[in-house]
Amino acid sequence: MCSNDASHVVVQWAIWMTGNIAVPLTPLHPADMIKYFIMDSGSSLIICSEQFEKVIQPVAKELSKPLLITTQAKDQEKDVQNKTDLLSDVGHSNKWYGGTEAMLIYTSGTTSKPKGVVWTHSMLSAQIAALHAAWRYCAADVVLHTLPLHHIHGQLNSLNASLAAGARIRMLPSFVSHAVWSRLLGADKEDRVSVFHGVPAMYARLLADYDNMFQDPKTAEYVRTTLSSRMRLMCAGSAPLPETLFKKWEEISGIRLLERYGMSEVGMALSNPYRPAEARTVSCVGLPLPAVAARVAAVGTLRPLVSVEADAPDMQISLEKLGLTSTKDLEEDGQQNSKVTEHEPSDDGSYEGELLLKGPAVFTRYWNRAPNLNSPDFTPDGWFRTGDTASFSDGKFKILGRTSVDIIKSGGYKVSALQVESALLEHPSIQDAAVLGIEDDSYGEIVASVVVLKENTKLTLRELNDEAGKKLAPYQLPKTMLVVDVMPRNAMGKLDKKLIKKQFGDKLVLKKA
Ligand code: MLC
Ligand code: AMP
Repeated sequence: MCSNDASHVVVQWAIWMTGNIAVPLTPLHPADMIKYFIMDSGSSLIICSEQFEKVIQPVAKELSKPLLITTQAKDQEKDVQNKTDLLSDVGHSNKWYGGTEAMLIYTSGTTSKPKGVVWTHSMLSAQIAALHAAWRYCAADVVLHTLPLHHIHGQLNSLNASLAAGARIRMLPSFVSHAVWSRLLGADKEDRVSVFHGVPAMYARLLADYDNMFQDPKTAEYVRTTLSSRMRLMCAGSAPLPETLFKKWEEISGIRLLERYGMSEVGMALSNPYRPAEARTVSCVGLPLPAVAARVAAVGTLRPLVSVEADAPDMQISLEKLGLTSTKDLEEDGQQNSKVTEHEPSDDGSYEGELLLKGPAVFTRYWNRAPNLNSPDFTPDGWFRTGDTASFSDGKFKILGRTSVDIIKSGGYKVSALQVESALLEHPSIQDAAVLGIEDDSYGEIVASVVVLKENTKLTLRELNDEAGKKLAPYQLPKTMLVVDVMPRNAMGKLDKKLIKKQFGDKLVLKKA
């Protein structure tokens, strides 16, 4: 658990160089969840920066795990200088790294407990090579990093792929809209940002602040000229990018956001083209990234309908590719060739069904869970079932939604409705609870709750969240609560989420301040 700064990078590399597996943690999680991650992963050592000592110390004590607090870099500098001869002994061969586990990324599923996605070093290399080829990362990039590091979006797209290109990274401790604006527009030549990766909720915040701060036409013109001349790449993903955001961002900045689709289990899988920017299509996620194969399969039977396979990228990292020699034109497009196989004829060439993925960056197992061939997450012939419904038409993929209503995406965070329900049910006043996602302009979706109270009890949302906050992160807590007398259940006694949403949906909307 390190701050969003160089300490995270140093600790992560120290873990890798000593042949260990990193499990990035966030202080956003309550102690109970942190304990779960440490125990589930079987971590042998807890490392934190000084800032989080108070949070982690009691956890380490309770679990009887050793705790290492990163000390001031200054103190260590002298030490390292005296021991440079020892440094050559650190680290393993490239061959060793290959299939070895590098990190666990915990993600929520349709069960009530998060699962650790096992990322190997070779999955990381495959992803980094794919992103470099597709989006032209280079050493001249200056990346403004504001994403959390316990998820793949921040870990990979923003941090590790940029570092592997020799880019410079400016890290903010967290996303704060006005701080991001000030970095994007900053006058300091050394600090001129050229790349930004964000979730749609971040662009929504930036646009809300834009409306408050940059109304004056001269300022608006300055913002547009500055962004369009400086920014090489602005990406959006982790949740659907609404058309209004895409268009408004283009209007104020002249930049067409590059929307891509990914998942903790596969990294980045589908992407709009880098070049030409005009070919980036709103509400679409483009084509498979290098080495990724994507398939649309019939819902239920998983009969293959259409498969699209992209060529593998060149895995070699070279000075030339990173723009450190003058022999290669970095403006060259990052387009990939992909092969389309229609398994079944379709009159209009369009297909709809569950999205399946395959490729060298697709994970093979969750930590502590059955390997892929025995798991319902994979088809018998090895395709990963994403649980997303997608369409393929006009040579592009589109994400239509989740197949399970129990997965909510709020501000780019995946939230399991079942995990939230089981935390709410622990409240002494709650008799029954249903959790669902309700559309929201700022977060995409918000977590909403419908509850039945025990006899003679009263409950406010704040009281509910004070208790549930001991088990859940702030972004998992319900933003709205409706008390009802009877919870709609189907004939099998299961929560009828469709009916609950239909009956109560309009009462669960977040009221704007
Ligand atoms: C914060 N809050 C949220 C929230 N984030 N509530 C719902 N959903 C969220 N995502 C809560 C806070 O706890 C707080 O509650 C209130 O909302 C306002 O807080 P804030 O400080 O204004 O919010 P902020 O901290 O700025 O967070 C907004 C955000 C953040 C968008 C910056 O949510 C964020 O960093 N999201 C990124 C998630 C991410 O990286 N996902 C990638 C997963 S990987 P209160 O009660 O205190 O007021 C993946 C694969 C892929 O999906 O394709 O990339
Ligand atoms: P996570 O499990 O947190 O990695 O989230 C992965 C999920 O985020 C995917 O299964 C999708 O549901 C969603 N997602 C990611 N990118 C997009 C996108 N561009 N459009 C729609 N949904 C997306």
